[in-house]
Amino acid sequence: MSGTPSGARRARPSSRSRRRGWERRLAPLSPFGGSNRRRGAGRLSIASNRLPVTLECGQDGEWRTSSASGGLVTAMDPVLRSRKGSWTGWVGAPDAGQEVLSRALARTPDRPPYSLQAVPLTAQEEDLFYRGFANEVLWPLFHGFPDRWNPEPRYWEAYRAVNRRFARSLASTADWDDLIWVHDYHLMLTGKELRALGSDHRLAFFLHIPFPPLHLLERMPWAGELVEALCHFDLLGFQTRGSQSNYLDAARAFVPGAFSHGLAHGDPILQGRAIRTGAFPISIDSTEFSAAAHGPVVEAMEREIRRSLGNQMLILGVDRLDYSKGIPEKLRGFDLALERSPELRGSVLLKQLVVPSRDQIPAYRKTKDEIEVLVRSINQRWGTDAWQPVEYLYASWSRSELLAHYRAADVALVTPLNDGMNLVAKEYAVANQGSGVIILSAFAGAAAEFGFEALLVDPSEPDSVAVAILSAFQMPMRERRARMARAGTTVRIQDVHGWVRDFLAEGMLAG
Ligand code: ADQ
Repeated sequence: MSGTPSGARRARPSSRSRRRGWERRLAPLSPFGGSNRRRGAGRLSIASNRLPVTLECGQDGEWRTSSASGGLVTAMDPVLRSRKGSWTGWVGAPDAGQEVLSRALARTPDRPPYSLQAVPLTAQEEDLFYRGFANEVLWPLFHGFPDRWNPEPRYWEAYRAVNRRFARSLASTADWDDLIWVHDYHLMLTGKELRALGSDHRLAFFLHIPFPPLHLLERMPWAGELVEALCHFDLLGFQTRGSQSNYLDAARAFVPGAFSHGLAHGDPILQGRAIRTGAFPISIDSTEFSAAAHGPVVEAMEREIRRSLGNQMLILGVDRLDYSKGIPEKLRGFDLALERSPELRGSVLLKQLVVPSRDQIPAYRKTKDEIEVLVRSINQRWGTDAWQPVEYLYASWSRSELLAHYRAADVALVTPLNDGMNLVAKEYAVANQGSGVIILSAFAGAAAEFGFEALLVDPSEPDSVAVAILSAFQMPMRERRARMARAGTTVRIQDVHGWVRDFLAEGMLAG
């Protein structure tokens, strides 16, 4: 697939109108920041580390695509489907570039209806940039696990090189009036690299994970460069106000003079240019999700799950393998609930799906081992011939299977230790729509929206999780239904399309 599904890349406008673009760029600062660069409706040009498809080479030597999973893809795929545009990213296989991707896509009947641009990474870059800097430095530090990080200087060099490559790819494929929207912690230098290449595009950035407080960020030798690089975007979006305010603290600390002109809303200014920041809690495509959850295939699967449960209450956990998702802590809470409340024994089943992720990183393998030891110990301690309390699956479910489980589950146990948002809670709220209960970590971004609908817990306290499990078990049907109806409404009122509209409107970046 080429960079432009609808034909060649649009040429820049004539020198006269181009001059107008520069004049706009140099126009006096407006209190609305990004308006410096406001233009007509270009396409949306998205960049993220991974594309929404992954390439794998089969035994026959042919490359094939499969859908990539994860929160970013769940959120952004419907956005591009409805708005058109392009997505730039890595295909998940070493050295594979545009040619391989185009060949594989040509054989894929249900390929995305938007353009895909592959940025190749070597095996060494995969190691140093992706596994190294992104997932052994930024991920643990930004999620508040400084004891798990591994700040090797060579990781940083690879991070810079890959961000530069992304910038080159975007600069060479984006139309002059495209809005370039970069996603997540892998690509925080891309805005600065684009500006260094002379890009005058409208540039936006959204961070899907939490932005850490200054006392954590300061531990990183490259913090100042990262924070300053982010100032080259016109609009910076965060999941929560907490993250936004942490970023502003960091800009104050690391970017000299960033606030010298002091605008009313407290956003920074870099080299005379105002940068807009905001909190935009991400969501899901609730209409599409709800429709998919009520199809005949999903309903049949749900009946089958319910039949196999008999009278047991189903508690569902769905998490990517990640220490930030708090899976061992959840299991300890469940163990304590069984110890304290004999009425739960034989009456509940915790079905925990762990979706494989980053399992070549030692910290992830350790988490997997810890989960498996805990599952065995809980089942040995409480299980009988007729009942096993935990069903653990290290697998990837199809979308129908996932939706059927959301529908069948009486409780969703969503207890990350720290999470940018957590879409599983939102998906459950829309798909279940019956009498389900959401037990939710107070440290997930979603807690700000589900404060009254969910049972909020401190995930690192087994006692807190155990109390919530018993409360959910005993909760009267009327209360369950009322809470769930409100949770569904909360997600529907602000779904992912509203999120995009708000994001673009806030930065005045919409065409
Ligand atoms: P994640 O941590 O990857 O993303 P999370 O919000 O936990 O995302 O959602 C996981 C997603 O994966 C869900 O959309 C779920 O449906 C999907 N999924 C689960 N099992 C699957 C399977 N077997 N196959 C395919 N998909 C599956 C990051 C941040 C989050 C933030 C999101 C979005 O860490 O905090 O909510 O981005 O911004």
